[in-house]
Amino acid sequence: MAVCVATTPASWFSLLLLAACYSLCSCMCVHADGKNVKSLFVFGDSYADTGNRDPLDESLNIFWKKPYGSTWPGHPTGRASNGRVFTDFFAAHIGVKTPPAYRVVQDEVKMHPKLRHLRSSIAGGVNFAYAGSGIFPTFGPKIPTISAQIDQFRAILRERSVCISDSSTALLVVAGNDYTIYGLSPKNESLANFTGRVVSGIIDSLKALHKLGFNKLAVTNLEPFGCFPAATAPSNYRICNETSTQESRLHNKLLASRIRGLKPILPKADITILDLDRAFSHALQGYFKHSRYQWKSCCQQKENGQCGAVDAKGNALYSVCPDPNEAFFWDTVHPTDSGWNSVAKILFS
Ligand SMILES: *[C@@H]1O[C@H](CO)[C@@H](O)[C@H](O)[C@H]1NC(C)=O
Ligand SMILES: *[C@@H]1O[C@H](CO)[C@@H](O)[C@H](O)[C@H]1NC(C)=O
Ligand SMILES: CC(=O)N[C@H]1CO[C@H](CO)[C@@H](O)[C@@H]1O
Repeated sequence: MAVCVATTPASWFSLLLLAACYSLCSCMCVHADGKNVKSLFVFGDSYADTGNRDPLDESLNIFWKKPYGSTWPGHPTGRASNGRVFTDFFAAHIGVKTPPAYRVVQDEVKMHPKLRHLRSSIAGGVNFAYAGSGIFPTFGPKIPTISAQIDQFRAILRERSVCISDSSTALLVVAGNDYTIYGLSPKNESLANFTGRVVSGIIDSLKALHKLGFNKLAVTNLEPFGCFPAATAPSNYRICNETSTQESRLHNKLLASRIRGLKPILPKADITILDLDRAFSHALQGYFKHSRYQWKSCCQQKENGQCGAVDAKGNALYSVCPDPNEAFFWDTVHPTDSGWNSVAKILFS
């Protein structure tokens, strides 16, 4: 509260502001000019994760290994790319810094218990996104689902008054891990039915975030599944597999229609669909169509390997292309820094 009083001129305005600070308990969320601090809270998977996996957990830390992060910032950061991921570009687009990863915020509290009472370090938002996540449980219990991430947010909201106002945005990124699991599992329901349940999960998450105070909500649809390197390999990385892409487009059609249906129910919610289907397609048909690598991944796994993996002697079980900026895909499913840069340009221009 002291900060608020000290930074505002002694006038009826500061008294009003002071009253607002006490009543809303959100002093650090208001600039001296009375405007709300902009903030970004992120929920999702590897397209959005900026380092939530534990770097010390060998079962989870692949994105903390070289050559991830080799282009930017020059070392691994837990991002599933050679550089920045979608969160970084989205944050820049709305004019905020990339919010800290939830894991880092929690570690700060463990080291400095008094931080629990400070709001400043998370006034600009928090990133809860966790590589591998989905609407349903995916690759094991250590990976929080989207609703578990929203529970983490709820706890932070209770413990450390964070800044949720009309200047806050919630970004939800669900890129398709649920469908990977569906593809690998014995099927007890049709794809159409499963898609209905995934989309319902996204709609429920948006409703929950709106209820927690977000009026501005942004949600991604699915990138074209048939354009992943594994699906374009038969055509030497030149033609997307339409059969696979139909699966992601079914999801996208349903998502768009369910979001239109939300408008009358949530009149205050301003929900934007970030069209990854269109943006990936245009990026691939544009600059990257004529690049050296077409749509092949830059970081290529060798036999029994994976990008980032090494054998017992420390030899790389992968090879990296000479110029990652010329490739759209970094590994089997994640874009490079320059891939995301093109996607962001298409989405935000
Ligand atoms: C299929 O199995 C999943 C997971 O066990 C379950 O949640 C879902 O309700 C089942 N669907 C049908 C149609 O029985
Ligand atoms: C496209 O993908 C489907 C599976 O999703 C597969 O059955 C089909 O053979 C693929 N087509 C080509 C041309 O690779
Ligand atoms: C036959 C079948 O798969 N039915 C399921 C389809 O999905 C709904 C939820 O969206 C389930 O309730 C049904 O059991």
